[in-house]
Amino acid sequence: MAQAPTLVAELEGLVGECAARLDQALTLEDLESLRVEYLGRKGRLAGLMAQLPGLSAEDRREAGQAANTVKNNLTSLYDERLAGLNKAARAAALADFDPTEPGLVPFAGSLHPVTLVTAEICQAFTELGFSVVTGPEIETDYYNFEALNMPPEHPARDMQDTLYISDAVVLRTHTSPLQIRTMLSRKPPVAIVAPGKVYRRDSDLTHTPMFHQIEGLLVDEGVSMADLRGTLTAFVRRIFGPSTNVRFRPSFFPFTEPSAEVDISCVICGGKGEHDGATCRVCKGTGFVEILGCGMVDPNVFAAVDYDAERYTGFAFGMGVERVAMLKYGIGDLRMFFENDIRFLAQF
Ligand code: 2NM
Repeated sequence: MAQAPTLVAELEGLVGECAARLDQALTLEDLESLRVEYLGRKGRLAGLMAQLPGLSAEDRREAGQAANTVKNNLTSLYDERLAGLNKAARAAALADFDPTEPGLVPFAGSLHPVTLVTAEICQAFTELGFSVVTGPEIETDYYNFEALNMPPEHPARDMQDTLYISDAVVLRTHTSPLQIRTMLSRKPPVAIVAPGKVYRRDSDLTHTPMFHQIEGLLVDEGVSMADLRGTLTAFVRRIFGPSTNVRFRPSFFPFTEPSAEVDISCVICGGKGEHDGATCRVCKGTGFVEILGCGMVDPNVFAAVDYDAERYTGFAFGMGVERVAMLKYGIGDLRMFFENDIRFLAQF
């Protein structure tokens, strides 16, 4: 039969022995195998406690109490060592941490070149005294065509170009409806630019069914084509640099008379027509590239918004934002704007 004093001595011996072993444990793995060895279900403590049932009732009580105390002592020795090892691990990690190292830079995204160029164009005009107006992309036939001197059967309404929602409702084909809405709600003087998405039934290498336009309008007493030329010259020099020149070519738009197309001296070859010893690929050797359309507002448009065409004159202009961005950044392919390749978009 087992004897209580021997068992108690053996139990108490575990504490000193385990304490010495714990001091040697340098890793969490060492520590875990000691826990299993001493406190585990088949460990040393459990092995000794298995002898308890063989003792007399009195001895069993004494040895049982000793076993409990030993179990508590072993557990707190283990907890202490665990805390010590964790603390040492944190200290080691902090010793390797250099707070003067730059942090990881999170991916931040960037503005789309169309967004950037739209903002830049609007800013150039707000600095000249224009305000920015926006409005619906779905328009009525009246605002998109009729009020702009394009009566029914006008060739510019051709089904080839316009995306119809219904007979009288269209996706706007230009932002000119915003000029009409502005003139209907304000009296002259008016100086606005209207940026936004426009839609046309057209899709090939150089046309997309949706693109971005900025149109402008200035109406007051005594506004002349010289004001138009001065305003647009100041604008293109802001966007393309101070040595940029402009040239006006006669053109036609239903809503302006006279009308003109504006070329700027080629941004690639500087107007020389050649670049790196070859014919310039951007202006095809002409030294000029087309940038916008413009003209003096047709009196029929003023009549539609109830402006007195005897008292007021005005100029208007319109340009494609993608086209301006292509010229400004030397982008050769319109489709780049719509493919959303981050490697392209992040360059601006
Ligand atoms: C262009 C070219 C020429 C234009 C005219 C008007 C309005 F409403 F005043 F009549 N808005 N926009 C205009 C004139 C637009 O884009 C190439």
